[in-house]
Amino acid sequence: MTILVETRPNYRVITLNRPDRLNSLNTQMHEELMWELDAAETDEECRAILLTGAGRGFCAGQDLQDVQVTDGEVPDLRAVLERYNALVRRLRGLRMPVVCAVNGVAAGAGANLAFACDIVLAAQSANFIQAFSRIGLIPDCGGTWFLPRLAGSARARALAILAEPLPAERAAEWGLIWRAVEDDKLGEEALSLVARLAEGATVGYALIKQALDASEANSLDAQLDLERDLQQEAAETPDYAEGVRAFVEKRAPKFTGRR
Ligand code: T3D
Repeated sequence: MTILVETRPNYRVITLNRPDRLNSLNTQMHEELMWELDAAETDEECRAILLTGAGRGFCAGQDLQDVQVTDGEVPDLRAVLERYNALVRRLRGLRMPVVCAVNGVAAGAGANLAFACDIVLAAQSANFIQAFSRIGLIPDCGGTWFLPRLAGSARARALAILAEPLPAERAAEWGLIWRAVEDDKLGEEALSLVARLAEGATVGYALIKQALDASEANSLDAQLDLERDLQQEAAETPDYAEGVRAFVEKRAPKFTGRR
């Protein structure tokens, strides 16, 4: 199996599992990862996901030993890229929060897969590398969209063109990730975060994801209208009533995550 899954009562831990190749993605891994994300989405009990990697790396992007480069033949990467695009769309569109625990190097599409997740923690020793230009490519897997939005244009350009390793702490300072944590605390912190999210107002989280993604292309006017409509949806969930009741009664809310 290229993907390991641990199913906890209300969340899943999905681990990229090709450690000898720094969890780089081949066709089988793409298929298995997509299958697991679909399975989590359709499991009503599942309310959060933790994505991480086995071994010393998080993900080194495309498995370069799996690509065919033949002299005199024009390569066609479009089918490969469609698989990455489908993964990014799936992660962004999931009806639950996805925490990413970057346990080691995240290179190429591996870095951008992490940026597609909702909350990214990284081990202090981890690096993010837009490795693409080292092999004559451009950042894909959403890289040219995420980088300028997260880090600003100047940093995005330098990261993409220079392909230098960006240490986790600097990635956090620059706003590319949520937090860098001590290496030996990463697992514990990531599990505690995903467990907390799995008890939260799941529908509200999904609507937050939707609103923030839409804001990237919306005017303030359009975004205000969207907020009005999504807030109405949130207010129609039992979790809104429970949240207000719990506040008034000065107790912790017990959210169901249901509509
Ligand atoms: O088809 C297409 O190309 C289109 C799709 C594009 C999407 C992309 O993601 S393009 C970018 C692809 N990724 C890269 O270019 C990164 C390649 N890897 C590296 O530059 C380095 O491995 C790292 C900087 C990530 C880590 O360096 P280091 O020194 O810590 O480890 P290492 O020794 O290079 O790697 C350890 C092993 O993993 C090694 O195998 P070995 O020699 O022990 O048998 C290495 O070959 C393997 N490995 C690492 N990355 C990949 C890989 N094997 C296949 N594909 C990889 N991407």
